[in-house]
Formats: sequence, structure tokens, C-alpha cells
Amino acid sequence: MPKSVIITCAPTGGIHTPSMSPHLPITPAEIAAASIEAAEAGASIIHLHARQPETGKPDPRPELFQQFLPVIKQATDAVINVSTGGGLGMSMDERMLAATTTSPEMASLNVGSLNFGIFPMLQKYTEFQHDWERPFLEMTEDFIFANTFKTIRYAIEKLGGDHGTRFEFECYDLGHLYNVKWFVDQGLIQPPFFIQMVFGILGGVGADLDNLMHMHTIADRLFGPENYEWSVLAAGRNQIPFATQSALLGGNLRVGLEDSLFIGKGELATSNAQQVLKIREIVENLGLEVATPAEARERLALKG
Ligand code: KMH
Ligand code: ZN
Repeated sequence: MPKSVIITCAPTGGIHTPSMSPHLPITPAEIAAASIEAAEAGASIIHLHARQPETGKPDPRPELFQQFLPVIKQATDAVINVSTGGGLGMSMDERMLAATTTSPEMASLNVGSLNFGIFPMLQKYTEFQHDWERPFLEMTEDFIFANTFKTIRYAIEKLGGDHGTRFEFECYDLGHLYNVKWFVDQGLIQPPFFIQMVFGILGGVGADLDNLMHMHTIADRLFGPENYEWSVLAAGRNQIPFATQSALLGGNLRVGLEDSLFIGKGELATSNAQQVLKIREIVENLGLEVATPAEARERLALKG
């Protein structure tokens, strides 16, 4: 009997900007509503960032998270996953603040540094509503998304140790799997690991199926198949094909407007739930089941 598929939804992120889609949730009320709808559509984990309500700029302030986390918790049983990736240019302390303040069941943890090139979007989008959007995209031509061993260890000790939070380990390249293994070997993290493989970010591993297969093979070898759950997200137009491929191979998947603004070629997704429903239908048509939040909690050993 194949395992059910854990769907994560990432409703807003810290990369896309408001001018790119009118459907990107910005305010706490919009982020709460989008998350609740996504959970009702079948997402068992909600991966969350916050934005400044007036401008849509990624914003690490815990008081913003505190406006939507309780609303989502009250309305759904979904696992709350607070991002420590934050937004480009935030310090690690800023990125950690929402998670250390709210002590969630799960937090993302980016396990390697990389060039994080979102400046190519400038070729596609020329008109911006807010002053911050163009410089934000431009700066990524000369930007390193820094996740050093020291800051990763700090997050593991602080969030994992003090708060009992478990991690969505974001791996943007093959070497990042070995970084996770380093922390396993140090005895700082214990199975089951939740490995989120990220494809199609300029600076990270490309969205080629050979890469997915190889990362899966290496993860099996490093962690042992019984010790980890893997999930796949791919940016932009590769989102649904890669999510489908992961489900076919026995993995889990992530969708949401953080990773792609689209529902089809040239067609903006009107909501996060629309993407969840689309992949859910594919998963079910493949004869697989979608995991409940309770199943996700059990398989990922979350504190509940
Ligand atoms: N936006 C994704 C490519 C994080 O929040 O920790 C990566 C991400 C980072 O989700
Ligand atoms: Zn994120």
C-alpha cells in the first residue's frame, strides 16, 4: 500500500512581489484566508511568511505572524510551518524571530548558501506598484542567500532544541543533502527528516528530472529510506510536473503562490487552493491518497 502524499502549501513566500499577481496574499487577513482555503482543499502543512500589509514587502515581524497564525490554527488542523528563509536581505536573527516567538510545530531551514537569482523576472515585469519591488529584484544579481554552518547549527539548537520545532530542510542542490548529513552525524538532528528538494531556482539545481532522480538516490543513501520523508517543490512552470513526479516516485510535494503564480501556461492562479485542488486531483487520479494533518504529524514526528 503506497504512503499517502503530504501536500504542503506555501501561500505567499518572500520572493514574488505584489505587482506580479493580484492574487498574492499580502495582509494577515488575506494570508489567513488563503491558508484556510488551502487546508480545506487538502494541504496538511502550511508554510508561512509575512508581508508588510501596506506595501507587500516581506516582513519578519512576529506581530504580523501573530495576526494570522491563531486564525489558521482555530479554523484548521493543518500543521503550521513558519519560514526561517524570510525575505532576501534579512539577517538570520530577523529570519528566526517569528519562529522563536511562536514556537511552531515546524519551521523551514535552508541548509546551504546559494546565489538566489530572481532578477531575471525583471525581463518579464516592467511596471511596479511599489518603490521597493524593482530594487528588490535587481539586488539579487549580486546577492548570496547566506546559510552558513554556524547559522544552521544555531537554528537547529535554538528551534529544534529549545522549542521542539522540527524542520522542513530546504535543499537547493545536491551538496545541501550532505550538509544535512553533517548535522545528522553530529547528533544534532534525529529522524524522521523532512527533506524538501527545491528545483528551478537560478543559482540552485535545475528543474531536470535526472536531477530529481539523482537527489532522491543520494538522499536514500545518506539517510536510509526509512529515516526520511522527501518532498519536492519546483519554481514556476515546473511546479505541477515536478510535484506529480514526486508523488509517482513515492514522495510528497509542495505547491502555493510562493513557488509559482500560475495554474497553467500564461494563466495566473486565482488562489492557493486552486493549485492544491489541481495537484490533489492528479494525486487521486494516480490512485494515491492525500495525507491528513494527523498522518503528517505522525510521519514527521511533530510535537502536535
Ligand atoms: N521560496 C522557496 C524557494 C524558506 O522560506 O525557508 C524557498 C523557501 C525558503 O521556502
Ligand atoms: Zn518560504
